[in-house]
Parts: sequence; C-alpha cells; structure tokens
Amino acid sequence: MLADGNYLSVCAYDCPDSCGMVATCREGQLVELEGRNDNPYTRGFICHKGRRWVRDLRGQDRLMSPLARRNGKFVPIGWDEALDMTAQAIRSATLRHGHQSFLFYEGSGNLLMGNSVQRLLPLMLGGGTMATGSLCGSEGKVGLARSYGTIGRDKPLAALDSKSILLWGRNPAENSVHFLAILHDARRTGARLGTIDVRATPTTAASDSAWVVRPGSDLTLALYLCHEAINLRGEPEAPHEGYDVFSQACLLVSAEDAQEATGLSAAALHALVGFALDQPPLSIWTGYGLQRTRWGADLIHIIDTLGFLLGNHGILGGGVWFDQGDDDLLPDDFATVPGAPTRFVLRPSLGASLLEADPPIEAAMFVRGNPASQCPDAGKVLQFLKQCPFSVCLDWHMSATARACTLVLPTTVFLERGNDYVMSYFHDLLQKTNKAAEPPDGVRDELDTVREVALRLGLPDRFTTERTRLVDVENDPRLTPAGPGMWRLKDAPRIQNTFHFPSVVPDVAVQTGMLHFITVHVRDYINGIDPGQARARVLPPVVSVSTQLAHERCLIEGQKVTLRNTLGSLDVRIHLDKSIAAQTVVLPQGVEGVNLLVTPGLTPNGNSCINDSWVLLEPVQQ
Ligand SMILES: Nc1nc2c(c(=O)[nH]1)N[C@H]1C(S)=C(S)[C@@H](COP(=O)(O)OP(=O)(O)OC[C@H]3O[C@@H](n4cnc5c(=O)[nH]c(N)nc54)[C@H](O)[C@@H]3O)O[C@H]1N2
Ligand SMILES: Nc1nc2c(c(=O)[nH]1)N[C@H]1C(S)=C(S)[C@@H](COP(=O)(O)OP(=O)(O)OC[C@H]3O[C@@H](n4cnc5c(=O)[nH]c(N)nc54)[C@H](O)[C@@H]3O)O[C@H]1N2
Ligand code: SF4
Ligand SMILES: [Mo]
Repeated sequence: MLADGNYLSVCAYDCPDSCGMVATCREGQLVELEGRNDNPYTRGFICHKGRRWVRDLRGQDRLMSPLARRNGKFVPIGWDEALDMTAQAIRSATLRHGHQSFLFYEGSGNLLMGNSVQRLLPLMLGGGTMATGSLCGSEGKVGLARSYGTIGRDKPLAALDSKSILLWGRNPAENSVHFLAILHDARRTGARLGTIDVRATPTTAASDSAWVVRPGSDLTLALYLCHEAINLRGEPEAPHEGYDVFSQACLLVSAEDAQEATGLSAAALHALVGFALDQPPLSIWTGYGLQRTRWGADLIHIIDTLGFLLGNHGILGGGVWFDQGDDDLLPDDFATVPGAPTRFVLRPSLGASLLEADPPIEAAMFVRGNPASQCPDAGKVLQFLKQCPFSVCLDWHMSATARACTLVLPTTVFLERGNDYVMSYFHDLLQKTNKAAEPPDGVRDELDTVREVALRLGLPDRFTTERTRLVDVENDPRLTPAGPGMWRLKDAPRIQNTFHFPSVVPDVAVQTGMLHFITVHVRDYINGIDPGQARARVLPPVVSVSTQLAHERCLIEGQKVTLRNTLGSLDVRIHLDKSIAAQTVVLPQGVEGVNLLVTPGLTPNGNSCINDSWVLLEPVQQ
C-alpha cells in the first residue's frame, strides 16, 4: 500500500489552470488536497472542483465494478468476463466489416499525456475509426495562427505588464480562477479591466467596464474598432501584407453599423473605443464562447488584427491571446503506427456521422469523453448508441454516455496514477503526477484495461514500452526545471516576421426569427456534469431569458417552458436576466439534454459552431 505522506500531483481536469497539487495520503486514501505554493499560477490554492476529489474518489458516484447491460439493466460482472466480452465484440465487428467498424472515441475529459498510449489499440488493429473536429477551441487557434503562421506559447503573466486588459467572450471568474487572480494583481498595479460578453457574468462584475453585446455581433464590432484604429494610427510600420484589401473592408463599417449589430448605445461604443485606444499597452484575451461560431477563426483573426493595428503586438504587456499550442512534447513517433488507414468521423456532427458510417460501426469504445451529453445534436449520438451492437465506456462515474452503452468499465483518475504529465493549454508549466491514493478495489487504470483488451486480440504489447517512454518528455531541450516534478517550457513567440491581414471578411448577418441559443461553461463543474456535482443547483435546466422578452411574452421567473427546434425539444425553467439581449437565451452547457438542441454544423475548418443554434420558446404542452 502507498505510504502515508504528501505527494505532488497536478489537476488533470480539462481546465486551463492545470493546478499543481499537494495530496495527503493516509492508509492508502486521499485525505487532503491543496494547491502548490511554488507553482506561480496555482499560488497555494485550488478551486472547489479540484478539492472535491477528496470526497469523490470514494464517493457514492464512483463506479467500483464493470457493469454489463442485461435485459435493459446494468449488472456487475467480473473483469475477466468484461475484458473477454470487449475483445470478442471488437473481433467479431472487425471480422465482419474490417477494422473501421471499431470506433475508438476520445474526449478531453482528462489531460494526462500518457492517455495517448490508448490510441495504439485502434491503430494496431489497422486504423479503426476515430473522431476529428473540435468542440472546443481549435477554431480560434486556426484564426490566431493566420496572423503569423503560428499559435506560439507566451506567458499569461504578461497581463501584469498591461495597462489595459480586454477580455472578449472569456469568463475567467468562473472558468479559470487563477487567471482572475492574475487580473486582480494587474488591477492593483494600475491596469484597467474591460469585458465584452453577451450577458452579465461574475467576470463582468469584477471588471472596471463591461459591454454586453448581441451574440454574433462581435465581427462587426471588431471591424469597426479596426476602422477607428486605422483612423488614429494609419498603416502600421511593422512588416505586414494584405493591408489595402482589409482596410477598405473595415473602413466601410461605421459606428452606426456597430451600434445596430451589437445593441450598444453611442456612448457605450465610444467608451469601448476609448478603452481600446487610450491606455496602452493593451492585451486582449479572447475566449472560447466567442469562437463557437461558423466564423470563429475569422473573428479571432480580426481581433488579432485590431491588436496589430493598435501597435500592441510584440510589446511588453500587449498582444492578443486565445489558447496555446500543445507543443508536441511527446516524441513524433509516440503511440503511432505509420500508414494505418484510420477513418475519421466528425465530432461536431458525431451522431449523424456514426449512423451513416459505411462500413458500419459495430463495436465502440469511449474514453475520457461524454459525447451523449457534449456533442451537438446529441439525440443522434443516443440513437447511434441504441442501435450499435456493442459499446463500452471507460469512466469513473456513470456519465450520460456510460448510461447509454452496453458495458461500463470503471477507471482510476489522475490522483491514482503516477509518472504521468500534464501540460497546460494556458500557462507554461509541465507537471508530473505522483500516485497519491490507492484506487478502490474493482477499479483499474485505463491504460491497463486497454492493453488487456489488445492482448486478448492477439496484438503485441507496445503499450508497456510506450508507457515507459513517457519519461522522455522531461528531457525535452525546451524545458527548464522549475521545482520538483515541474518544468517551464520556453516561450515560443507567436509574433514573428510578417503580419498577415485577413483577406476575406465574411458577412455574418443572420435573421432566423428564432431565439439565439447560447450555452456557457459554469463555475461548479467542468464540461459534462457529474452526478455528484452541483446537480441540485442546475437540474432541471434553467434558461436565462431577457426581462424584455419575458415582458413581451408574459413569462415569469421560475415558469416552465419548452425550447424547441428541428433537432429536438427540452423542458426548462425560466430565469429572468436583464443583462441578456432580447432575442437571446442562455443555458449552462454540460446539463444533459442541452445538446439535443445544438446545431451539428461545421465551420469551414471542420470544427463545431455550437453557438450558431436557434430555438423557439413555447409554453409547456400539458
Ligand atoms: N452545448 C455545448 N456543448 C459543449 C460545449 C459548450 O460550450 N456548449 N463545450 C464543448 C467543450 S469546450 C468541450 S472541451 C467538450 C468536452 O466534451 P467531452 O470531452 O466529451 O466531455 P467532458 O465532460 O470533458 O469529459 C468526458 C468524460 O471524461 C471522464 N473522465 C474524467 N477523467 C477521466 C479519466 O481519467 N479517464 C476516463 N476514461 N474518463 C475520465 C469524465 O468523468 C467525463 O464523463 O464539450 C463541448 N460541448
Ligand atoms: N468551472 C469551469 N471551468 C472551465 C470549464 C467548465 O465547464 N467549468 N470548461 C473548460 C473548458 S473545456 C473551456 S473550453 C473553457 C471555456 O472558457 P470560457 O471561454 O471562459 O467559457 P465559455 O462559457 O465558453 O465562454 C465565455 C463567455 O463567452 C460569452 N459568449 C458567448 N457567445 C458570445 C458571443 O457571440 N460574443 C461574445 N462577446 N461573448 C460570447 C459567454 O456568455 C461566456 O460568458 O473553460 C474551461 N474551464
Ligand atoms: S479544476 Fe482548474 S482551477 Fe480547479 S483545481 Fe483543477 S486546474 Fe485548478
Ligand atoms: Mo473546452
């Protein structure tokens, strides 16, 4: 058994902060979890979601045994039977229709780098079927990379050198509390903080100024701000190309256009222009909410262009941020099988892609993902799961996807696995995990589970060797030691050489006569809701509607209504919110049922455009 003591670990939730943790273990069990003091981002504190692991590792929602669906009900079975069943199902599917009839689906529910070893299973079988296209932030990264050809990796502590900080469609008070702490420090030393959002949030409350705009109006707003920047400063001196075409397009966008699109008053718009122009250096932090649209990449590129036109690129405390590259710390050939002809299905329209797949999917494995809750048009994902002869979900609790599968396999979580690593998508620290608790009996590390399945299928054991190669990441020449089990990755500046102006400015006006359906990440849980988390607070789903809309429709606080569109319907309760634009409704993402209404649309880059969704709001049918 693990000796009593303190162990260093790192939170592997899909959260930008990637906190360094000190875990206290007694008699094999986790008894306390704190933030590391020597991690300059964590600064000795972790959020309540992280701390909850002390309860949840042994909590009532922890799965403790494989569960197989028999006559519509889950019954506990032994591991040998569960692994045999999995191998057998994969074997018969692939014998019938070839290796592509095995789906290996990965979500982002856990950021341990070692989990990539699992991909060897579909790859060694021939390639299998896997998912491509992002539900999260790839669209914004595409946009950011257009300016200089790279996403780079900069220090978020740069905000401490800013005099003006603009958060644009980003809500760190709920979704990245350690960034909020940095922002508070910046304000203490004289920076002003402004936020652009489609509603009031804890972040707008913590800001010196906030502008609430209509969803989808940011592109017009950004073009207008570029127009003002050109009026003030003219053509930049720094090397660039494509200025003429872009400047002509944005000079056509007037203050009136921006007001009409955003719903901002003339005074509010004027104040925003002042905020962007008056007190450099300005850093702009774009968020995920902003880019969940068909034109997300263009939007982030145009906001980056604003930063360039204002002379804020490449100066201390200035610049435009979105998300960072994953830095490829794993060796190029890690867990790969050259030439394996994997078939890819689209994550943004997963259900339809799986239902239409030819050859059909007859065995499906889900790891670290909860597509029955998190993918757009989730109704089709459920429909697929209903008809797929065999589906297995590896998770630590009964997620919506697990509940729809034919087999569920309980896995350990990061606190129960040592010698793995997490690289942040926000800051510059790589951190190593130590095993800090014994898993409950009946729970297995998923790398062992996948390996066992592979061995039963007669595949060679590359799993063990790849796992031992993980340690190579520590020796990457770009890393410098930053404390026990912690390394700093050198900056890889994004801003280099020639700036490329956007060559196309899309026309985004959309009038559907329906309500704009916006889903947002919330404080109490990460992505798909876990049963033990916050359920009482968010179920049944609560939709925020504007007081203006409520007034027009005679709706009252707490009233039950149905949201409906061609994809599905959902009963919800109303919460009145005077900050929201009239034709907008806002729901927390992650609540089961929400994605029944979300569009499975694709951006031109193959990513999802979750916030391009519209619904009707109707009285509940009795
Ligand atoms: N409508 C709407 N939908 C959205 C979004 C939105 O804003 N609106 N946001 C999107 C975004 S940004 C994201 S990133 C995606 C996330 O989508 P997913 O990655 O599919 O969902 P998660 O809830 O992050 O995680 C999936 C599961 O991983 C499990 N898990 C955690 N740790 C481990 C582990 O160590 N091993 C295994 N096997 N499982 C583990 C969790 O318990 C959870 O059930 O959702 C997207 N969906
Ligand atoms: N507590 C918590 N933390 C999390 C997560 C979580 O679920 N819970 N999820 C993690 C993940 S996977 C991600 S991707 C990040 C997401 O982190 P954020 O980007 O901070 O979160 P979002 O809620 O996606 O969007 C941010 C804001 O954009 C606004 N917004 C939506 N549409 C528009 C628009 O058209 N224009 C403008 N200007 N604003 C708009 C929303 O109202 C929201 O307040 O958070 C991570 N951290
Ligand atoms: S969820 Fe985020 S803020 Fe909370 S402990 Fe984990 S990394 Fe830190
Ligand atoms: Mo995400």
